[in-house]
Amino acid sequence: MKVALITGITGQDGSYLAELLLEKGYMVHGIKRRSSLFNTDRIDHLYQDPHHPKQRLKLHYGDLTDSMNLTRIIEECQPDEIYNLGAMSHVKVSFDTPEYVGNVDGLGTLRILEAVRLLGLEKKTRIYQASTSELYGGLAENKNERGFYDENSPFYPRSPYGVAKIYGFWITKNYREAYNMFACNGILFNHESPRRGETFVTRKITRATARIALGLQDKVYLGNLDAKRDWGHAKDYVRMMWMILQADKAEDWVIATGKTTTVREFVRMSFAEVGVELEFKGKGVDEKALVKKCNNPEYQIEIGKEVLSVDPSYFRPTEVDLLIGDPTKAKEKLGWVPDYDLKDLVEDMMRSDIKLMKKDQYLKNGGYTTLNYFE
Ligand code: NAP
Ligand code: F7E
Repeated sequence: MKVALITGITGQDGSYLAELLLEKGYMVHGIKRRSSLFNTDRIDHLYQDPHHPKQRLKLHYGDLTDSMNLTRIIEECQPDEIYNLGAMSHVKVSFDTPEYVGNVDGLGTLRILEAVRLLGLEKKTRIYQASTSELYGGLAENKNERGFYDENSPFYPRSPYGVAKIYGFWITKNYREAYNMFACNGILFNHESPRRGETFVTRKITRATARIALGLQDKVYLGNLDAKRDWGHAKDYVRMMWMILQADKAEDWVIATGKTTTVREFVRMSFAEVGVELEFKGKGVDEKALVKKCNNPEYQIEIGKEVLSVDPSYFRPTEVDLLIGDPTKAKEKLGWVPDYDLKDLVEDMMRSDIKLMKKDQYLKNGGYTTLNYFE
């Protein structure tokens, strides 16, 4: 049985990847941080009974800042594959905690690679490093002749997060070249899902749209509505992480959809899912979105209601204005075909958040339910 170790298993990608690897028959080890509240919501459905003899998921307490702990866990698991997904992954927050981000997202990668090397596992263990489109920084002049970022585009990170991840990228490549390790970077563009953290823009929008439609919230405050991102579905992207480690040769890969969309358009698409048409008025910090039409009798939203304003506190000291990736190499060499487009992604997220918020509303109104009532 193949053995995998996932750092960041409690996160969005870690949870989908654990599902995928368990389906493929792997024994899956995951590193979780100690926290004062339960932090395994995203994987609880995979982890019913830790004492069951056939349980193929095992969690270990650990942290990417702790080399000894990482080395011990890797020695215990003897993994065939390590997926290093653990990170402080919020770009805006990285401006508030730059040293911590350097330690976790940058040096954390080194700690994994060095542990594998010191344990003499460099021939056995393949390593996936969660690199990011934030490495490119959105500089227009660095796109290829077709107008995309690809594996050969220069990097120009624009946040402490991006700078820390660039260390992770290069140290992975360096260990591959210096020690002949099977260590690969997946340069992933933004990917989202119903499990996306609540403070990333897509999830913030789908949650707020659902709550506004149900009358639980008046409006949402966002930052830069002009920012453009290449958004895919996390399920498609974790499949590609696995494919990268099954390839014949260790290489770096761009994973993206090849399309880019503004934050404003994502808002429009989310409201359209509940039958609400929006009208955007004003410019810059004065921009607002108002309800123009509501075609869904289930959601009685007043016409003309202001549902979105700009709050400059969400602006970043340095912004990445536009990202668009070229996944040609992944498609041609590994045969990667995504199942979801942006419309499918918005539908999936809205369906899930409407269900979640209906449950919230029901409980708030004094209803009693079992966990699966709204499934
Ligand atoms: P996420 O939902 O924020 O999950 C991050 C995971 O890392 C969580 O399990 C978190 O644990 C864990 N973690 C944070 N600090 C840690 C530490 N000091 N030690 C050990 N674990 C730690 O992120 P994601 O969206 O799944 O992304 C997965 C990886 O891909 C990250 O490295 C991210 O930077 C990178 N990436 C993401 C995207 C994207 O669009 N999603 C794109 C490119 C690259 P807790 O649950 O305890 O917080
Ligand atoms: O912002 C703008 C914001 O925080 C997207 C991480 O997974 O993808 C993610 O980083 C855009 C930015 O993601 C709000 O200014 C407007 O331009 O959802 P985000 P991100 O910064 O692109 C990359 C690839 C990663 O690697 C990261 O780990 O949306 N925006 N208004 C806002 N963003 C947030 N969060 N909140 C707002 O209110």
